[in-house]
Amino acid sequence: MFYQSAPTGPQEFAPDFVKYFQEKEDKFYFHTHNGVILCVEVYTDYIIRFRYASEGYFLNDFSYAIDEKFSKKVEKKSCEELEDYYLIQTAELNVQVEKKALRVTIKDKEGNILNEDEKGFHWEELKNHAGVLPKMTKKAKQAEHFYGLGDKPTTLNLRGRRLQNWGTDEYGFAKHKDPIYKNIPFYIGLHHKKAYGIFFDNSFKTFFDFASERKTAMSYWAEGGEMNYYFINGPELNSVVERYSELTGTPEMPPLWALGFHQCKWSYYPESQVRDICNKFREYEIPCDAIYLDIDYMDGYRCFTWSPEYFPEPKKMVDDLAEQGFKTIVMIDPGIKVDKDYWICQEGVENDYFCKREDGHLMRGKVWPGDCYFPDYTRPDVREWWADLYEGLMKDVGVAGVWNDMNEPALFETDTKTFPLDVRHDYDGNPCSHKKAHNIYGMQMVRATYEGLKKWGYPKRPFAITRSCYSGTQRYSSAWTGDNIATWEHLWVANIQCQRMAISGMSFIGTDIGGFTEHPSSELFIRWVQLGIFHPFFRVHSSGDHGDQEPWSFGNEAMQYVKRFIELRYQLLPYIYTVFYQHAKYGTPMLRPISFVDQEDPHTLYRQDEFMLGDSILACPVLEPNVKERPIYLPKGWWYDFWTDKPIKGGDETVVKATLEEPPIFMKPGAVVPFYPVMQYVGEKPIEAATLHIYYKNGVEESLVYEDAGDGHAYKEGDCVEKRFTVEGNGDGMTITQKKTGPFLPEYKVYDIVIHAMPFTIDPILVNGKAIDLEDVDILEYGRFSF
Ligand code: MIG
Repeated sequence: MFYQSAPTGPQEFAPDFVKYFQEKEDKFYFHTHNGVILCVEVYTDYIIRFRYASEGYFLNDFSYAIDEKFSKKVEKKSCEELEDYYLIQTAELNVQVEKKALRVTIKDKEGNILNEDEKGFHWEELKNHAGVLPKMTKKAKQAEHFYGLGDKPTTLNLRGRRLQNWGTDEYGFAKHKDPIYKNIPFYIGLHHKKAYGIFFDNSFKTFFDFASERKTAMSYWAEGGEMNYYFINGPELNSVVERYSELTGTPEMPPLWALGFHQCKWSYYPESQVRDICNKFREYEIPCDAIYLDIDYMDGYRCFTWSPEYFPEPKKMVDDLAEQGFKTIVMIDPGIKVDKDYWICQEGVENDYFCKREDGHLMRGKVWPGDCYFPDYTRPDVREWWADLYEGLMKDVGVAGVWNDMNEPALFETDTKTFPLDVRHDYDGNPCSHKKAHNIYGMQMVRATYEGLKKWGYPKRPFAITRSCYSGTQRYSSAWTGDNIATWEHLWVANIQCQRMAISGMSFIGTDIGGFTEHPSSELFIRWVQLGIFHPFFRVHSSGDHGDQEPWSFGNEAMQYVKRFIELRYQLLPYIYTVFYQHAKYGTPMLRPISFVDQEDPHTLYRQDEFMLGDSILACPVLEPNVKERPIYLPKGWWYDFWTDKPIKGGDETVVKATLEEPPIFMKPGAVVPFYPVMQYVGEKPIEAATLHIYYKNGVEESLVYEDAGDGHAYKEGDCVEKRFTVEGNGDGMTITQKKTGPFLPEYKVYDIVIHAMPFTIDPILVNGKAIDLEDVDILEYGRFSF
């Protein structure tokens, strides 16, 4: 045998050669002569975990990302020793671990290489503190494409970029700025038409180099902790995300109203202004479900207090707004004002709930209230305390949701904008410094918030929003993309960020519509709303120090456009709710780049403007002023123009109409898309009929419609309904069938059915086998008709 010790640079070290192999407690261990251990753990036939101990021991195995509900499901698992490598087999994968340098190659059952170590695992010693800098270098295949990584405001396809995760408050961030708020160390690789995912579950500052330094290699590394990653097989892009979501979790169903329109500003105050804004929505008949109070509702920025001057009677106001159909959502920040007369500060100090510096002093930092202390949300008892602080807001006042801001955590007046790195955290019994806890701090804050909202808002469903995230945050919260700018470039960024978040496991995402800083033109505002109606979280927000940003702030003509598209959002609610359900149940991303529709078509791999919301609707925003048409690439096959029902063939770039009246929206043949009537808010009035928009297809297509009470928890006990529609057309006839599972009965009893793009004359129409009178059927232009 030829042994080679392999330090790869003056300070870099690497595993040398396998000395022995062990199978223990369900895991495979490979020990090298120079003391490195690789632990391979088969989680499922398609998820395999790789963990490396450079110094011969593993740290305590703990992760905030992995869903408690996840359980291993392995159909087949074996490991055998061959001459140069060990071969681990599952039902889907073959994993080779080379004896030399522990290099890993992962293949599918047909022998295609999916992922392959180049240098493989190696590390640097961190001289100034214990621990190592663990690194992984893999081969970047020719024409390999990379996606994922959270909120990066850069091209969707990440090949050629080096990026990092270190949550940062980036007010008015520029395109390409990195890092910004979120930390999602998960990416997807795609080559030779097959996709896989890598989730590097390490909460230190992490780096990803996607063939930027060297064309043939991709690397990831962290400023501490372990090389600990999961390989997730696809081979479909969609299934990579679904399987990643199996591991890191999905949200519960949100209240239906949370998918409606939200109006926000920094800040609406005093109370009279809040009421005024809400009244205007009702007066202009622009649907809206939620109104926001930013930091100025508090008394001196003290969390869980109300300004006696601006909001003397919060319960009365919140109740009155609720009467009008408005849900009130309030801001809560992590910084607790240092003030010995403030009960939360007292409780925190007395019970030792706040973060401390390494030598035992309380961590003190400036944010809005001035000097603040910061709860250590990485302690279960602190999270419980925090959750219980919501009793007053939720139970007594009747607030419906909470947004958690500044939880990167963000600080003023420091160069690093965050805590000093020596700050200590409990990390659920794994004490550590801020280096390790920084990227999960915001996640643990919103987790505690979510628990509080769930407990004190019960039986209503909780609704939280967070600015900072780590992988897994989707279990607790929705998110917004932070302080963007009112520019056309940022509309492009908004579109990319939401798609990227969705394919990174966090679908419940939206942007500050219109832009947070600066003021949009009316045209930009309209275009942004036209994009926003397709984002799961649909909210206008602005910094408020420039012109107003309400739907009526841009003149009557602009308001009519905005109103019309918000109305379309409300019509689409049952569809979007169904898409959310598919996300919650299967982890399917709600927003999908078109590479997810056809990954075998190389044209889709660089496209980033066009995207799908769910299975049936494809949208493409208009990202420039004065545009009446724009180029678009539709995936291969046929599509229908939403506005005209004209069929259009995909597979080529084409120029389509893109006016302010009719921006590009396309429907999939065979789709059954449910619409509700326009409502001013969810639950405004009984729904008498839902409309099913059915798109003719030559062939067979299935669609799902999911419904439940839209709030409360009964759906978890089965009080819901799945309606599976099959559309089958054959050139001179079409059959539509509905199969229902589940007992839930929506309040309406009637469907209005609109059939689009029928290519044949309609005669007869059979309903449950019986012909109906054609006199009752409206034949419309463009070959559509309804009855
Ligand atoms: O330093 O609460 O991203 O949405 O309006 C700014 C005031 C603090 C930043 C958030 C923004 C919010 C603002 N906050």
